[in-house]
Amino acid sequence: MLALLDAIRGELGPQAVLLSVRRVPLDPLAGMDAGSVLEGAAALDPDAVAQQEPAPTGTYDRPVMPSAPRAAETRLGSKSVTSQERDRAGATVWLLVGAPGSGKTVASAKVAAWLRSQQSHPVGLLSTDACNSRQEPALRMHARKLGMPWTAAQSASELHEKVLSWNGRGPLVVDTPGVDGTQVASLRSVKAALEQTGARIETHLVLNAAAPAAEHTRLWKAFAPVGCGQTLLTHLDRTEDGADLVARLLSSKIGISFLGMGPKIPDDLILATPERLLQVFA
Ligand SMILES: Nc1nc2c(ncn2[C@@H]2O[C@H](COP(=O)(O)OP(=O)(O)OP(=O)(O)O)[C@@H](O)[C@H]2O)c(=O)[nH]1
Ligand SMILES: [Mg+2]
Repeated sequence: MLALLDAIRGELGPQAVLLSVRRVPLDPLAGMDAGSVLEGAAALDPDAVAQQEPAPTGTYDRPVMPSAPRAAETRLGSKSVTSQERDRAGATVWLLVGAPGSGKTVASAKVAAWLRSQQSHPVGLLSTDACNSRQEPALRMHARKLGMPWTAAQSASELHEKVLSWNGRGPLVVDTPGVDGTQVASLRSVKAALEQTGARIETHLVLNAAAPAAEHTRLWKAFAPVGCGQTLLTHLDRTEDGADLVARLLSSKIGISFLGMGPKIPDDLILATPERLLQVFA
């Protein structure tokens, strides 16, 4: 329980109060026998915040935490974030795009966990790929295990609204549906909706390193209209040709952001610094 309170205070600050706690299975299909975690809903105590901070200005701030009870939403909504706070919070939107099955959802969760390990601001997860499934969306399950706020948007306008609601509390990682060929155009409206929020956006093309080289070239061309600044490589544990791919990307002046070395969240992710690239591929 103390660990849960610590985690919540790490996310929301020292004024956070715990509203409810319940024990949930780590794997909902396997039940409690497969292990469980405490899940809590929390809010900022507005009185305590008011003593510490100047009166909030700016827009109404709905939380990206759909499982929180209504009372928590109202109370969380009393805090707004100024543009300076947003800059301090590194409030970049990380947009992950790629072909079906390339590893976007797993990579979104890993990147969010990595971002949380690097700074003290909360990190949010947002799925634009949660509407067609009867099961719990995978990203939501990952978010629950990581103890991170999660939400979903089912249209460009809802995405715009949800990003505004997040209000730059910290980095926000956006997972997208797998698209290919002509469907790539649909991502332009996703990106446009994000751009209209004024947020800084980093777009990463998630590429399965184990796919054939010709497929990598095809995907880079296909996703060009989305404006991907970086490549996030996955399935490097499933290929012998990772070094060739990295060399090809670098010689084409295509940036590499992260290396996905396996399916485990958050462990199988490496930040692709020049030193780590040399270590992994030399
Ligand atoms: N071996 C290995 N498996 C991975 C890696 N990254 C993801 N996976 C697995 O690949 C499969 C697809 O991963 P997802 O993250 O669901 O892929 P996605 O791109 O979100 O898939 P769609 O949303 O259907 O387009 C899952 O079984 C993951 O566990 C990796 O780096 N190595
Ligand atoms: Mg996915």
